[in-house]
Amino acid sequence: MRKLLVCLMVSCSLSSSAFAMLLRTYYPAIEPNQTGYINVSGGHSLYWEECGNPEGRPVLFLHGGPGIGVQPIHRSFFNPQKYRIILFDQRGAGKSLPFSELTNNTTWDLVEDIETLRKSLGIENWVVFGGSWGSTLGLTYAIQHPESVKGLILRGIFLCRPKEIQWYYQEGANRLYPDLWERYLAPIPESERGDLVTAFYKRLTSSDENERKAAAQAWSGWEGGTSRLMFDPSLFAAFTDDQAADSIARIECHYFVHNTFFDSDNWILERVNTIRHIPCVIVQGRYDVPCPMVSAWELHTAWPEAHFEIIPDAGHSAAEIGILDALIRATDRFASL
Ligand code: STX
Repeated sequence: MRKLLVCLMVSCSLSSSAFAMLLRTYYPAIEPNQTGYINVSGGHSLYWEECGNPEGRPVLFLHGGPGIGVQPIHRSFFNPQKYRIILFDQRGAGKSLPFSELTNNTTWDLVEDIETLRKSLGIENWVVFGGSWGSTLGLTYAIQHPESVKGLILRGIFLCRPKEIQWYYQEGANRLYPDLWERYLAPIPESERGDLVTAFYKRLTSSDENERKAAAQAWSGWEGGTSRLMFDPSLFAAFTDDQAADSIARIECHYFVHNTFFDSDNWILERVNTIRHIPCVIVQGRYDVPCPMVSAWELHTAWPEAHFEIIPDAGHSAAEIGILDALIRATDRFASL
């Protein structure tokens, strides 16, 4: 009894940072063993990098957006002793060329690029890891090429359905962030606010540089400002950097005005039955504003075999401590698939 009381007292007095020490976090920063460019169809050239153990289990990191690009920190989701870690910038993003290009830039081009990259690296199959748009693309790729996917680790589920786009860019999320919403709306005149995605697309593809820049800042800042449970000035700054904002805003908006190049509104969920044999982990922050939990819940309902983990005190970002902990536990488990 005494022991129990002492235990209780100790655990109650642990500060949240002490609790954080019990959670898993990033592996140490690493440099790539190899980097390169691969020419793909339609005049695009994609930047890729390989890190970790060349003999390890291959894993592919898919970045978000589309249009956000990879960052060095993304290498650190994986044990470098156990994984052969592949990252690449999708068409128009990061260091890929031509930068921010929308021509020949569709979901189906990206799916083809992943296969091109896999074959060029001599990889038979890989674990696919992606959050947000990375989850959309990972699911779509797995549906098209199930034999290439050994496992899926998905976070902040985004099925790219019109209702999800509507929620975040037109009506819904604005109620939670009326302050940042004013900033998002600013470049669009009242008369065009009935269809904001179309109004943004017009400006993001304008030859007037100032108009394009203002729209990109507004669009991308909305995402950078609403992606964590607690506003993070450094994420906001990264997303409103002129260069980053341009590709994020233009490429996302281009995909969303084209319904992600899907020929039906529920393309992924209609096909999820075909990939239920693939080991899968779904990690979802309960207070994810860009990608509300209902989409993850629908995926979990359609795919009951997938391990589903709700993080009770997190938003959308992979860098939030509870989400990061669940992701690292998942990559550790999948290292021996
Ligand atoms: N796109 C959101 C997206 O794909 C609408 C995404 N991926 N990572 C992020 O968002 C954050 C870095 C903002 C968390």
